[in-house]
Amino acid sequence: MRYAETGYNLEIDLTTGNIEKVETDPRDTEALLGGLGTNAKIMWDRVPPEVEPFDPENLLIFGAGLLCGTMCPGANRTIVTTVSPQTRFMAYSMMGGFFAPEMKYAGYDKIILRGKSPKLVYIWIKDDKVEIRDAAHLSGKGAVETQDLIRAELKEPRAHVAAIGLAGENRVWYSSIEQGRSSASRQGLGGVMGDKGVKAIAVRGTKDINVYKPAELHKECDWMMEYMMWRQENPVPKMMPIMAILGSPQEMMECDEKWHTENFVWGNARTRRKNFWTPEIEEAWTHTQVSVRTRLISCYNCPIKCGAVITIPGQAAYMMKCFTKLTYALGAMVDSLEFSLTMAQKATEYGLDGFSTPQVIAFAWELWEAGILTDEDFAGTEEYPPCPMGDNAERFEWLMDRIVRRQGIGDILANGVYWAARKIGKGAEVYDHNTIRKHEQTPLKLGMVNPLYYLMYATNEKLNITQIEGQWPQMPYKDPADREAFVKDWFHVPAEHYKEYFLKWEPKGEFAMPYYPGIKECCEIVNWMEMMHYIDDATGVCTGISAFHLKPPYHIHNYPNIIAYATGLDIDEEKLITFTKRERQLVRANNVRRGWRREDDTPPEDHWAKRLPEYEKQLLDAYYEFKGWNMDGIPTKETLLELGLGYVVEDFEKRGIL
Ligand code: 4KX
Ligand code: MTE
Ligand code: MTE
Ligand code: SF4
Repeated sequence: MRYAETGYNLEIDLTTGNIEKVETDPRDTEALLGGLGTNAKIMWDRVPPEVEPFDPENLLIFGAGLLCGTMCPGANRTIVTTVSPQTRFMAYSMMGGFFAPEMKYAGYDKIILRGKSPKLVYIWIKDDKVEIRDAAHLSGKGAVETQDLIRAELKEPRAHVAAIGLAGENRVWYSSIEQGRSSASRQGLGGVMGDKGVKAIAVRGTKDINVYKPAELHKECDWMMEYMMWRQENPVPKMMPIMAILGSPQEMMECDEKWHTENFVWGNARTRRKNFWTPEIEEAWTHTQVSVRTRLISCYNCPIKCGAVITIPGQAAYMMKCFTKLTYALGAMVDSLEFSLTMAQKATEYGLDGFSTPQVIAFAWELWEAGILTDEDFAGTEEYPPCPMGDNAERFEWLMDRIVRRQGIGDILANGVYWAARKIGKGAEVYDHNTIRKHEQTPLKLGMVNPLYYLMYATNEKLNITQIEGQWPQMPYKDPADREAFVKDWFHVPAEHYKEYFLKWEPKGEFAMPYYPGIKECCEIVNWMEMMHYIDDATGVCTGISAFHLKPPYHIHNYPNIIAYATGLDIDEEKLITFTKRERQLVRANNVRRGWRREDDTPPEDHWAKRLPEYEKQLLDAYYEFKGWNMDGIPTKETLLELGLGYVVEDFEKRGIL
C-alpha cells in the first residue's frame, strides 16, 4: 500500500483527448519525496531544453505535495510546473486553498497536461470519472467567475476549480491560475494553460488517503496546532508585524503598512517614500481595509486565516492575501488602498500576476514620460477608446485592459518588462532595472548590499524573494538582551552555532552588515533557509507556517518524523537533508540544461546603492562551492553522483555541459 500519496498520476493529452490514470514509480518518491521534487523529475525526463513554452510537448503539471490530504496542518500546496514563457526556464508556482487535497481524494498525486486542445475546454474530474468538456461559453469570463459558473453547471458546489481569465486565454506571459482561496501567480503559467486550450480544471474527490502511523502522526499534529495557537497569542517581540506571527505575510489581518509602504519602492521601482505612513493615511487605509474585508479565511486544514474575502461595492467578491494588497497602489503611485484593492479585483478576474502587472504598467508610464513611448501609443482605435492621460488611476486601468486583450502597445507589454524593453528599443532597456532572469522582482531598492539577500536573489530558482527567505531575521536586534531572549526558544536552528551567529550580529560596527555574518556563515544561513523552502515545496506544507517564519511549528528536527509517520519512508534528519539536496540539484539541473549560468545569478544592478563587486564575487564563489557547483553555477559530477543523479551527469556529458 502507498501511504500519504495515491500512487497515481492523471495524464491528459489535449491534442488527442486521451486520458490515462498512470501508476507512479515508488522509487521516485523514495528519491525526491513529492510535489516539486517529483515534478522536477518529470520535467527532466520528458521536457528537454529544445521544448519551447508554447510547444505542445511542454507539460503543465499540477503536483500535490507529499503530505497534502493528510492530517498535517497547512499541507495544501499544489505545485504547478512548466516552462515559463517569460524566463524560458522551468517555472514552479504554488497555490494553496483546497485543490491539492481534493485532487488526492479523487485519487491522483498529479494532473499532467500535454498537447493542445483545438478548442477551449475544461476538465472535470470526479474520482475515477474524468471528462474533457466544451468551454466555449466560458471564453472571456473572469477567473473567479468561471469557478462559480462551472460549479453551478456541474451542480457540484463542493468542486474545487482552478481557472484562468482572459489574460491566460490571450497567453499573457505573466498570467496566473486562480483557485478559490489561492493563486498560482508568477511566471506565466496561466498563459501556458491558455495555450493548451484549457480554461479550467474542476475536481471533486471522495476517497481516503492512508497514513502509515496515524496515532503517532496525530500526536505531532496536535503539538503543532497547539504551538500555532500559542504563537499567534505570543508574537515574536520587536519584529515587523508580518513576521511576528504565523501566516503568509499577514496583511489582511494587519492594517499597519508602514513597513511596506516606506521601505518598498513606488512607481517603476524608483521612489522610496520614507515618510509616507502619516496618521491620516493610516486612518484612511485602515478604514478601507476594515470596511471591505468581509471575513478572514484559511486554506485547507489551517487555522491561521491569512487570506480575506474582499467585497468592494459594485464589484464581485474575491480573495486577497499578502503583498498584492499594495502592489497596484505602489505601481500606479496612487495613495489609495481602495484603488489598489479595486485594481486587484479586476486583475484577479483577468488572471494576472499581482507582482509583475503593476510593474509592467509603471514601466510603460516611465517610458512615456521619457518620450520613448508617445501619445500615439496610447491613442484609441475603432476597438478601444483613447487613454485618459491625465489621471494615474484611469490610465493605469486603461493599460491593464489593453494588456490582457493584447491590443496596441498592450500586445508588447503583455510579454513583461524585459521582452517589451527589447521590442520597443530606443533606450527602453535602461528602464528595465528590476528584473532578474527576465522576471519582475518585488519593488525594493536599498542602501548597502546585504550578503544574505545578495545570495538569495542571485541563486533563487523560484525567483520570488519571499519564497526563499524566512528562518533568519531580516535585521539584528540592537539590544543584546533582546537577542538573548530571541534565541531562548529558537529550537528551529539546524545546529546551536547558528544562535552564536545571531547573538553576535549588530546593527553597526565590526559585527554588522555587509561583512558580518561572514562568507561561511552566509552560506550556511542561506542554505538553511533554502532547504526549508525545498522541504515545504516537496511536502506541500505552506511556508506561512514553516520556512517563511522565524519560529514556525514545522522545522528541520520534527519534519523527519512527520514525514516518516505519514509515508512509512525510512527517514531521519540526515536523510531528509539529502532528499532536499537532490531535489535542489535536480531543479538546478533542469535550468542549467536550459542555459542558466553564472551570469543569470545576478541581482538587479541598482538593487543596492552601494555594491561591493569583489566581495560579491567571493560570496558567490563560496556559495557555489558550498552547494557542490562549479564556478559557472553547474552542479559538479561528484555532487550529482553522490546524490544518485547519474542520469543528469550522462545528459550533461552528452550535451557538453560537463
Ligand atoms: N554602511 O538599506 P537601507 C519581504 C544606509 S521582501 C553604511 O535603505 P533599511 C516581503 C543606506 O545606504 C524582503 N550605510 O535599509 C514580505 C541607507 O542610507 P540612505 C525585504 C549603510 O531602511 C512580504 C540607510 O542606511 N527585505 O520580506 O535599514 C511581502 C538605510 O538602509 C549600511 C530585504 O530585502 C552600512 N552597512 O532597512 C513581500 C532585506 N547599511 O537612506 C515581500 C533585509 C545601510 O541615505 N531587510 N546603510 O540611502 C532589510 O534590510 C530591512 O528589513 C528593510 C530595509 C527592508 C526595512
Ligand atoms: N508555501 C510553499 N510551500 N511555497 C511557497 O512558495 N508561498 C507563500 C505561501 N505559502 C509559498 C507557500 C507566500 S509568500 C504566499 S503570499 C502564499 O503562499 C500565497 O498563497 P496562495 O498560493 O494560496 O495564493
Ligand atoms: N497574483 C495574484 N493574481 N494573486 C495573488 O494572490 N500573490 C502574490 C504574487 N502574485 C498573488 C499574485 C504574492 S504575495 C506572492 S508571494 C506570489 O505571487 C506567489 O507566487 P506563486 O503563486 O507563483 O507561487
Ligand atoms: Fe493558507 Fe495562510 Fe494557512 Fe498558509 S498560513 S495555509 S496561506 S491560511
